[in-house]
Amino acid sequence: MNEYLDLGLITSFVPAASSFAGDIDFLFDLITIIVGFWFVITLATLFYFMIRFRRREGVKALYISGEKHSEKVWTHYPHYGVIAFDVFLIGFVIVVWVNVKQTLPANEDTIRAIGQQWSWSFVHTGADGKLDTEDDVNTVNDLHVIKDNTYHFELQSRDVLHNFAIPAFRLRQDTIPGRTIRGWFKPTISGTFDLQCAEICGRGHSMMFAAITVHPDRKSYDETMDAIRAGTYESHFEKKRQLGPVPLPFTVSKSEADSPYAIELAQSF
Ligand SMILES: [Cu+2]
Repeated sequence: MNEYLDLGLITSFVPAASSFAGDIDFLFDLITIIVGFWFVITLATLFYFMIRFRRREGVKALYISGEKHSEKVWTHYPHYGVIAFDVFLIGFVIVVWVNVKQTLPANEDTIRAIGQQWSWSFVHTGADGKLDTEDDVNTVNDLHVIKDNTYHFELQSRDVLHNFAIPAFRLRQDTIPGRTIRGWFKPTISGTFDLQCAEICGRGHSMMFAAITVHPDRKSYDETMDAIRAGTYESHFEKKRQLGPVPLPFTVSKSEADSPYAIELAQSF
């Protein structure tokens, strides 16, 4: 849907790095345009009346009770408009919700993310593509995936509510103790992105961040997995921390397969 509309409200700050990121941005843009249009009209009317009917010498103010039909339409008609625009928006929201949250497309691989106060543990499947087997690869605060592969995730929590959030993917999902929550994502840009807890989960919440690295191909991914197994892995999470925040303004066009920042990060490891 974002092919028709992209104001860059979000992509100016965070790249759209998953298959459904554009759809989420489209909703933000649509809401901004509709709400912004009526915001301007409403305030323009308000200020026009304030100036047009300002206090004047010898002119007595008219007392309006708002009980007559001709006066009530000033609130009724805008209400109908609000409902009509709400229904219009909800139509798009339902389509995106069904595609992102209620559909589970076939996957290439599965990852497990476990939140706890205050870090993330990740489980990668290893060569057999199955979790809970001998060759699983466990990491802390470092998640690795491959570009253009569809992943199912399993979210768990060891203690309290957390939220598995990857802003570049426009993905957020609560983790709930005692439950395994499933969902999916498909990364479309390689690089290392922020992954953070987005649910106040105690006094260390702000430190509960991690990194997700989207590898351009399987070779790069396998090399990293081998390095983790061999104990020679240098944490991408630590490297990202040392690089500091993403420089602004930062834009990624759809035609760019890899963002400048992603390339800079990719070259750094
Ligand atoms: Cu948390």
